This record gives sequence, C-alpha cells and structure tokens, in this order.
Amino acid sequence: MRLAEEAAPTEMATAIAHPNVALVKYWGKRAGSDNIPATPSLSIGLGALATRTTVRAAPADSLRLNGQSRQDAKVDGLVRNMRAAFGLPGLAIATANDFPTGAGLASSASGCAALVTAVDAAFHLGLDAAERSVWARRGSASAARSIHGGFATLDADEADEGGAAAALAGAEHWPLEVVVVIVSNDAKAVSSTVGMEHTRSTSPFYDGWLRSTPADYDIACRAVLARDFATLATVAEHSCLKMHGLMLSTAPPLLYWNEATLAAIHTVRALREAGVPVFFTVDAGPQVKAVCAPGHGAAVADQLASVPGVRRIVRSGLDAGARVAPADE
Ligand code: 2P0
Repeated sequence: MRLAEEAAPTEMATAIAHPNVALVKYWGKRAGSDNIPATPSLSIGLGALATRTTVRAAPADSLRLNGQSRQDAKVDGLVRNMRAAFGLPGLAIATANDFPTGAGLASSASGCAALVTAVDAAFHLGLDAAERSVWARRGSASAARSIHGGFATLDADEADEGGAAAALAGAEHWPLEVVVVIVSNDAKAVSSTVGMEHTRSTSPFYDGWLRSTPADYDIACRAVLARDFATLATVAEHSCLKMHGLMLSTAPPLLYWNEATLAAIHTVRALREAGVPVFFTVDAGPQVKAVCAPGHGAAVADQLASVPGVRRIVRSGLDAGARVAPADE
C-alpha cells in the first residue's frame, strides 16, 4: 500500500523562464481582443535573470512569491482560464524571481511563461511551444515572447493563427550582450495594463504609434537576421523613445524614468558616439538595458557602473526560452 502510494505519479513540476526586453515595443491592445497587442513587437530574452516556478496539485489555490503569500490578478485569471480548458485541480504555486518584481524588468513575462510551462508539465497537457505561448499571452502579452529563447516576435497580424509569439532566431544566431542597469528597486506606480489603456483612451499620438510601428518591426527583424547592429540600434532606440513619448502624452502622463535613467541613456549615447557598438532601451519602469554587440558587455558595464544613481548592474547573455527544470535545480 505504502509502495503503491509512493509510485503514484506526482502532479508537480518546476519550470524556469526569463524576462524579455522588447527592441520594438508593444504598448496597446487590440480592441475587444483576447489580450492581443495592437502592434507587432520583437524582443530578446535575458538569460541572467530568471523566474523559477513550482506548481503542484492542492486542495485549494495558493500563490507564494519569493516566499510570501500573495494575490495576483494575472495569475488568478490565467489559472481560471486554464482550469476551464483543462479541468485542473487546485494549484499550489510557488514562484521566485532573482531580480526586482514589477519594476520594469518584465517579471510578468517570465512569471506567466514559467507558470504555463510548469502547469503543462505537471498535468501532462502536451502543449507545444505555440500553445504555451498563447496561454502565456492571455496572462500577459509580453509573456508570449518569453516562451522562446533568443529573438522572439509577437506579430498582431498573425493573431488569426492564434496569437502565439514565434522564434525569429536563437541566441546562437547573434550572441548580443545586455547590461541591465538597475536604478530603482521600487515596484512601479502604474501597471503596464492600466498605463496602456490610459494611453489608448487619452493620447493624441496613439494613432501615429499604431501606424508607424509595423515599419519599425520590419526593419528590426531584417536587421536581426542580417546581424546589422547599426540599423538595429537606430530602430530600437527610436521605438523606445517613441513609446516613452506616447506615455508622456497620456493624461495623466506616464513618466517611468528617474534621474539615473536619463544619466544612463546619455552615457550609452556618448559611448556609441565614441564608436562602441551599444544602444539603450527602457521599458515601463526606470531601468535601462544597454544592448551590446558580442564582446562589448564588460566595457559598457564598467562605464555604466559609475553613473550616479545606479544601484546594481547585471550582465546577461540571451536566453534559452522557458523550460522544465529538475525540482532541485
Ligand atoms: C514590451 N512592455 O513590449 C512592452 C514595452 C512594457 C514596455 O509588454 O497588459 O506586462 O499583461 O499584456 O505584457 C509590458 O506589458 O502587459 C510590456 P499586459 P505586459 O515588452
């Protein structure tokens, strides 16, 4: 009897996923859609930052984040929808981020990608990467991209095929280095979901954003495939500053930067002027990510470490996508 109990399959799994940083940004959802972005986006995954999530069958749902009990609307919604589709039991979810949560480092992307990957493995759902990407997108649109490693795209025009992200190229295609410049550990005051809705409903520039982003996306995808750093740098900084311009034009305005954000941006611009292949990008938070051509991460990190207000520097390569991990990894 005891032996039989020990041999019973355990409905439990652990998965790891990484946050991603968009080089062509997503900001705004398609009206009335199932969390499908209004514009296409392109991202790289950050291998040095990780979310690790363990899921097990339990009498009731519970969520622990970094050891603390927690409520999270995105997780609740994702669990509710997956339960309706797959008849899941109660879920005990334990998740941990090795980087600040909710502070513009895409913790919702890595979190939803890890959760879907762990649920798939724990309950033997047999989902392929595209199906996991669709489920992750329903939790948080940027999470669709964190299913894939390296360079990932989420193209709104392909939503009719289910709205999954796609792998544009693996990390080995072009091993860019990223210097993550952490200038605040605070959670942001306005979530991306709320900020996007304010932007759509109040910014006079929103139509221009919708009209102009597909061209940025096409240029950036071609630049990645051709490993054309200069073109990628130009279009990625343009997409980033255009998104922040859009945020500034929203009522009330969304201003995610602090003084150190701006100082780090100026440092990156000065480095590129001096011939260093590096460009900056900033998401819905104050942190700056400096994207470097292979071999240039160390020098760029050295320069950025001395910028006033910088709290921590993390160097990263590109990631390997969301995956199941041994429980003790
Ligand atoms: C991106 N961001 O493309 C953009 C750039 C932030 C700035 O996707 O409402 O957490 O869950 O779909 O995915 C952040 O938004 O928002 C984001 P929801 P999400 O990475």
